[in-house]
Amino acid sequence: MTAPPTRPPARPTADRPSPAGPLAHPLARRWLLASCVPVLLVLGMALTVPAAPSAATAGTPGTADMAGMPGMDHPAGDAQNLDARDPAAAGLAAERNGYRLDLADPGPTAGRATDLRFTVTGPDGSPVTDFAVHQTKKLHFYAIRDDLTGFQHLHPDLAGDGTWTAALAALAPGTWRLYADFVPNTGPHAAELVLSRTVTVPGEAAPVPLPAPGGTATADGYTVTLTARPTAGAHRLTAVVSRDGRPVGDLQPYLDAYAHLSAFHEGDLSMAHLHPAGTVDGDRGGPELTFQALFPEPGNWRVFLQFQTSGQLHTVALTLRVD
Ligand SMILES: [Cu+2]
Repeated sequence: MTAPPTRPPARPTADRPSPAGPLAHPLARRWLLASCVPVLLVLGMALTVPAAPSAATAGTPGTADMAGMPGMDHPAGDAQNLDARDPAAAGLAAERNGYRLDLADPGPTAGRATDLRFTVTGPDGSPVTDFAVHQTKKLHFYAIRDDLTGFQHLHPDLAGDGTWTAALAALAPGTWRLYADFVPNTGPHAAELVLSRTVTVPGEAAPVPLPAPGGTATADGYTVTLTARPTAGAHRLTAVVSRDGRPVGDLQPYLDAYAHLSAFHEGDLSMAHLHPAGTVDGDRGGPELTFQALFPEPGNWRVFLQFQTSGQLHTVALTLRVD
């Protein structure tokens, strides 16, 4: 599935920070274990999780118990354990824990769709062929230009020899970061990893200024309004989806959830990857979506909310200021 290049979001019309509620509901813990891991990687926590398929079935919307997780005894914004400067933990290294991302191709050419081939090699140096399914896929792949434009979220195909092929839509000239997010199928304690590399697409880059932080953006006729408490640390984010001024209630399941949220940090391109709390039950998602989020560092984050209606995937982007 290819996310089409994101349009510039509508001019923000609201920026409504709201205090996060107490993050204290025990029922959401399983959800957190299934969904918070990429963020924990960003945080540099030495947490390993079961490689079992995601089971976003135990959450209570809008609540989360982080107190039971290592290093997360102070969920409400305690930033002392955050180590966002570790590039490997922030998804900014090509190698981590013996696993390495290698691109097989010299790099995409500007203006043309590309089948990008790559491998993940394991501690023994050979390509990994056994990946655990998480969030319904064996690998999640992201591309973003260094000005936070051109977001793509793909699910590449795996060949028997461990070669992945990602059907990248055309990339504009400039420097891009490509991320692979996966869980090696090495047992119940395998950790999720985010590895990345940069590629330079030849041509004259025309950087796009980051849109101003704001709480609302529109794409494909859908308007998303996001509220957040804009400080580093743990957040509950609530998004409301509407169309033509009316709340939407027909979101379809997408990757075991009613929406998929990824976020990239302005400047260093650290990645956060977040999922909604709550259960999935038929084509009845929305209008309110609640996410548990951990933004490891302050600054501007470009947030991409993806959801599906009538078989169509929509991507809404907005800029969130985190203090
Ligand atoms: Cu994915």
